[in-house]
Amino acid sequence: MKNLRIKILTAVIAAVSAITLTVPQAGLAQDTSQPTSETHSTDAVAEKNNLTANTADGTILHAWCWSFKTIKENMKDIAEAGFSTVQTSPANACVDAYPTMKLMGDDESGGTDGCWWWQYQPTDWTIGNYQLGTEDDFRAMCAEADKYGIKVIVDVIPNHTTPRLDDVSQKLIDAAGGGKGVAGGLYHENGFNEITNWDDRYECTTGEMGGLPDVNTENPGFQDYFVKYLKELVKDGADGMRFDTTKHIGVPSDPLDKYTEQKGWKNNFWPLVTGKEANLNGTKFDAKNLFLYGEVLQGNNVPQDEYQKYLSMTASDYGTTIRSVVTINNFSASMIENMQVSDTSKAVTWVESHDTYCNDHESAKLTDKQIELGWAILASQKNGTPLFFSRPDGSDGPNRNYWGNNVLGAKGNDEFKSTIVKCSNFFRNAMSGEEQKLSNPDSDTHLLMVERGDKGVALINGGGDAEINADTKLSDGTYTDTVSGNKFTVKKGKLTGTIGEQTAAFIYNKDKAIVSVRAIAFAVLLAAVVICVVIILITWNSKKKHKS
Ligand SMILES: [Ca+2]
Ligand SMILES: [Ca+2]
Repeated sequence: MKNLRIKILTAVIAAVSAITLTVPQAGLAQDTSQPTSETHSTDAVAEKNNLTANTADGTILHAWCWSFKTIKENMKDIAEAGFSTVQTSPANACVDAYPTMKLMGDDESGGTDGCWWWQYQPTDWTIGNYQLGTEDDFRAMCAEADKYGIKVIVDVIPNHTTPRLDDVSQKLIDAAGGGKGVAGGLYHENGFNEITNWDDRYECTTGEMGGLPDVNTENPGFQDYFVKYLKELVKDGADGMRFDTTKHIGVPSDPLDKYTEQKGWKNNFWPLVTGKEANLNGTKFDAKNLFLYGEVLQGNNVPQDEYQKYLSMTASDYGTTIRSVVTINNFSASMIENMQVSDTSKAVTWVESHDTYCNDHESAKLTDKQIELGWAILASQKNGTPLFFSRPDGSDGPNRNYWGNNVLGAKGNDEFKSTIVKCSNFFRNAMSGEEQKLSNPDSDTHLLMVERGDKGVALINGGGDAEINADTKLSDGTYTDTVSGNKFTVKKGKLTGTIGEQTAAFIYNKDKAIVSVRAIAFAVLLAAVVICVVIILITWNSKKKHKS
């Protein structure tokens, strides 16, 4: 009898201990510890770090002009800022005649004093260049990314080569069956005629753009060579690609180059590089685990729906909307809801891109605060996959200091890890899969509310301090805004709390939930102890009675 009682007592204590130990711990927002065993799947590490396994579900840091080594050295910061993916500048061999390591030198139009855009003048499709580093550096960066569960995507430029034709790789020319002047060779017949009518799809897809000769992307020999480059990137650790000047490479419905037609070739570049078709030589590319998106700058006559059949695309017009929204401080939900693409699940969104920042400095006048609010608007939504442009370190766009410290390969400024950017990223990661609903509480267009199912609410406030009193699907309880630490309360479908001026608030993960689980565990433990004590007392009592 006594043994049985001890057994019961031991079992009760063990059970209570187990319950107590499995109570979820609060505050594990980031964990950048490295995997201890040989794990080939980075998904589990991503999850541990509150990042997303799929690029599309998270956010992308465009580590613009950071060298592979710089990205590697900052990988922990990138993970701690909540970015699930990092995008590099072009990794291909490029013109290296002016290796001054300046983002922009004194000769702005010629680039002879150093310039970032030499990356966009490929001489060959091999990995490594003087601006970003070697192939070994690239591999080391990808290996470091794996430790944190971060994906790497690479900017690739199949549409053109450098106009410095003497610098173009002979291997590449041979693979395509000849260079300039060879019918059906490396370049389109029309490839040295500058595009004049951008709405004409024949001109747009086969003509010279900005002085860059147009590659015959339908040539099977070129395709083999380019796909080999893509495969090497993947082998080295890349997880996706950003295709430069996508709208200048035809989709199947587009008109054909004269020689392409004569040779029986077709507009199959997109089916090929997205793994949907083999080319005429039988070359295939396995793209099923890759995140692929095209730089499709929207405009008249661009068959964007057809592009979206193959890959994600930049919502460039939406970027214009977002910049306007944060400039005029009107966060009208109906305006923000309209992403201006047909498939919002295959859209890459941005507040600004390297082009809007660098070329004519169209977006450079935005302040850090405006960028942060714009980013919160993008990242809090289910729709789109947001891409954050890292501005040069030391730059001050609104005061026309565009290049800052002006060093190619260096890290950008610290905005990517600012509080609002970071909290926006982690909110998005946590809300993955939840439907979105946008509204302006009390019809106040300074204030945008983004509801994600019944799991979370983001508030983006372009106005002054505001008292929130809004309908919500969140369950009753108190919540801590991850930006300010302010408490928000939900009671009977009403969300109340305070948000400061010109900031964002992210409300999810009820405080009470964790407290109550702990409280229950504690109560169970206490009850068990009390029961045990009572049993022991009763037993002693009955023994005493028996003896007496
Ligand atoms: Ca083209
Ligand atoms: Ca990888």
